[in-house]
Amino acid sequence: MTANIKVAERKCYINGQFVGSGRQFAKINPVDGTVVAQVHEADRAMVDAAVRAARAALKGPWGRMALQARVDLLRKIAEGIEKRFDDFLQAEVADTGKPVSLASHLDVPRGAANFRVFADIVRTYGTESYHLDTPDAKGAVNYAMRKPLGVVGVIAPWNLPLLLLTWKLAPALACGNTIVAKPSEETPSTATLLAEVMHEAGVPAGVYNVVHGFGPDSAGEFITTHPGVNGITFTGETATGAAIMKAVAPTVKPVSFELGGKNAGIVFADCDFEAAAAGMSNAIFSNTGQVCLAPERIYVERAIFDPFVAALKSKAEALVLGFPQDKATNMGPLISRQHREKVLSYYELARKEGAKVVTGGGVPKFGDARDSGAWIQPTLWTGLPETARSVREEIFGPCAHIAPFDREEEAIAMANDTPYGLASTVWTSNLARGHRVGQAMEVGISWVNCWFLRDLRTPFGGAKLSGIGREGGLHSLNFYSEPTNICIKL
Ligand code: NAD
Ligand code: 6OD
Repeated sequence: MTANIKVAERKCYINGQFVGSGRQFAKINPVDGTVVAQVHEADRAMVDAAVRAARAALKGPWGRMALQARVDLLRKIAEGIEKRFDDFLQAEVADTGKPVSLASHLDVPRGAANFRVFADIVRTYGTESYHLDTPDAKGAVNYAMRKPLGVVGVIAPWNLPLLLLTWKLAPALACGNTIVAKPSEETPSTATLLAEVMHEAGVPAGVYNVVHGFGPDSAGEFITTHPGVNGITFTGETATGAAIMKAVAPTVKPVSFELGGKNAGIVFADCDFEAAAAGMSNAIFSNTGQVCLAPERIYVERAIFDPFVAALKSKAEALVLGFPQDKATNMGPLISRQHREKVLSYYELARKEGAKVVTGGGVPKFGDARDSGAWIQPTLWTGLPETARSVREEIFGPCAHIAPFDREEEAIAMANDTPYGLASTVWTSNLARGHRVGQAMEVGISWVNCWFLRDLRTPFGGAKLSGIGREGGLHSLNFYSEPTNICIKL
């Protein structure tokens, strides 16, 4: 059974009001191809109205609100998400097709946690001060004040919709900014529900605005080119990040970018074999491989290569591709038929490039409504050269290539031989090696004996083509605020 959700209407939310548009598009459930929502696409005038509302709100009660009152509001938003946990869960599941078991443990709880964490951190966010000492004992005292950036454009992807939107929204609000948010056209629902929660929590009109739509010549571009938007925070593909950089250039907006990856996993023969196989399988296939941090290149020390490939194969073949509400389900469909075309083109390419298909490689047949969805088989390959396009390019599906290595330095060199630099996961029982290899990875996040284990105070972001800047803890607060230095001559 699919989630019992009737076709929802997802309007934009501008200046505290839900606003319809003359232009709508259908959101398709990737589980079975049914329409789950009619989405109102914002035109340029609606985006402009959202930006004007957000600018006005900076000067209203929100702009004058004491920090403690803002902190209390952030906590109320977290509580509001928790009170409506099931609404968020069902909406996220209907948009993405992901298993309830995953969304109820990851997406929705993190939506609430993001607000709580930044409510805590902003309370103790200090500033610098310096006393300029001169030989004649006259000098100056300098201190910095932190002000909000202003209106922040938040542009989010579809893979972890609520988690990734609120990951940026919470610190931006904590710093006193106002928001024009654009969720992905594939996942309009939880951003819209959040507007109801904000309203109930007492967030003033204009502080949180949601505009639905696409990228080029649509809401995404209207936000990035708008002169009234003071900064852009974006998560998505590297190519989209490059387009946004061009779009913001004339108005010189600061950007924070979390972009794509082609992450490596390294497994040493001295690892805890069972833990490594389970951990790596989870990293490759969780959320149907649609996690920017997922490893699509696995390097395994030759002494355990064959048994490790066999272990990953049996874990892939044990995955239950089922309806989201079924408790046994642990893999959902891809986000859309369009994305499936892209992933299948890489399955085909890998074959042409000479891959040995260990398991999967195609589309499953169910004999029920799922045949109209966007399902794909979890897939593993061996035997490709490191130069193959399918080993070098981000696929963003439930698939990985597994290659052997003989020496630690060789594994490090192969892992780092990529234009991307988002994340890595290394498995070893040798503590010194764990530190050594973890530190040698040219990435923003290097996990040892774990994957996607998050402490939200830590720096998060990508090196090389995987991003610009870091968010997380104080890094987020630094991006979402503008320091003013005050120099007093003594
Ligand atoms: P995408 O880049 O296609 O779209 C992301 C968002 O940008 C969507 O809301 C989209 O409508 C908007 N957009 C597209 N073109 C735009 C333009 N020209 N101007 C303004 N907005 C535009 O990404 P996606 O397909 O939604 O997500 C998958 C990608 O995101 C993968 O590459 C993945 O690695 C990456 N990602 C990275 C992270 C990270 O933390 N580094 C996290 C999640 C996803
Ligand atoms: O956990 C996070 O804060 C985060 N930004 C995760 C990104 C996952 C990418 O798909």
